[in-house]
Amino acid sequence: MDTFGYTFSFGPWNIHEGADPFGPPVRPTVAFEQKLALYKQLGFDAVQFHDDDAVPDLDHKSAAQIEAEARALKQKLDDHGLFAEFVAPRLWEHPLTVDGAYTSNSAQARAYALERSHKMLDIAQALGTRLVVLWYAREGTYQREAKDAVRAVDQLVAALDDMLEYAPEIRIAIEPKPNEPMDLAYIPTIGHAIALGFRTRAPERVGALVESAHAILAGLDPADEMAFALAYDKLWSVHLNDQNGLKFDQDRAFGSVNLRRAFDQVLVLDSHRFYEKGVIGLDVKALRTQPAELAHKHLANSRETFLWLVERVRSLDRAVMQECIDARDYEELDRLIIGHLMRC
Ligand code: XUL
Ligand code: MN
Repeated sequence: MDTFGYTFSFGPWNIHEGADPFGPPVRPTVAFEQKLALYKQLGFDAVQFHDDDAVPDLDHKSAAQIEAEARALKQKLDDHGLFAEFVAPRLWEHPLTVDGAYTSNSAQARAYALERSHKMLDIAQALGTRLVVLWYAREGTYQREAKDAVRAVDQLVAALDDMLEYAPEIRIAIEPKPNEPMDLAYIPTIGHAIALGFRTRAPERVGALVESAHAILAGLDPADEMAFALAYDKLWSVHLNDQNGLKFDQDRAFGSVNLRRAFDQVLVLDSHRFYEKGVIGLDVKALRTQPAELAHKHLANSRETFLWLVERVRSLDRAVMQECIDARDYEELDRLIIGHLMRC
């Protein structure tokens, strides 16, 4: 299948055991080595990592140990013909970060967050990627009065500055999300992410990652969020997926809930040559009810849907589309897009 110049990635967490807050795992754990072997088979060239996907249990390892393990992993990636797209610090599981990491009221927790971020940056460099992603999982509150939200922004800027200074080659993409696990997050949209970058010591090294489901949870259109970031030349990665309404973050297969909304994302990405700028990341999860032996199909299917939609974008009759726009005939524009998606 023609990939139209696109490269695809996913993270090891996208093949998972199916546990949810109300029930235990329903599928056996797939070993990391087995997951790695699946990448090429499913049509993927790049791996997204949390720091501890790359170096498990890194809180209890020395810098030298971490570097040695990350270098060994880089060799493994090379052997599979894969590369690391980015590394992200998993800052939301440690008991110290229960009230947040960079924005915790506890100085000890904030110090841990920075120390852990340095380890994450070391891993990124050993894996040969210059991109790191920050999803600010617990940087927010359940109760507004619990933290000072102005101070929180200052703390996020200070943490970014610290990372930018520690690793001068690295670029940081902020992945906003409006809620979950927190009730309300401090950096809920791409506008917030980009604004934060402009307050740092190196704004040219701070960009954004748009996740479709996160934009939908913020009540926004993912294609417009991508467009905003593209307009600032800040769209450095994407997490394509889908989401059925305003509930928990579902990470549904791309296009599986709202095909037209998926088409609009591909339209903006392809029209603005994203294939020259970044990798198409798919942050999708298999449904809890999917049997174990089939619990990787969501990845190949999301990729295929993306490529089908690229074909639909490129075969769209732009002249007819322009005629509709010029005539202000929006009903005809609707019909054109729906008919084109349905190949009518
Ligand atoms: C959380 C989420 C994360 C980030 C990486 O909703 O999307 O997996 O993509 O930390
Ligand atoms: Mn994501």
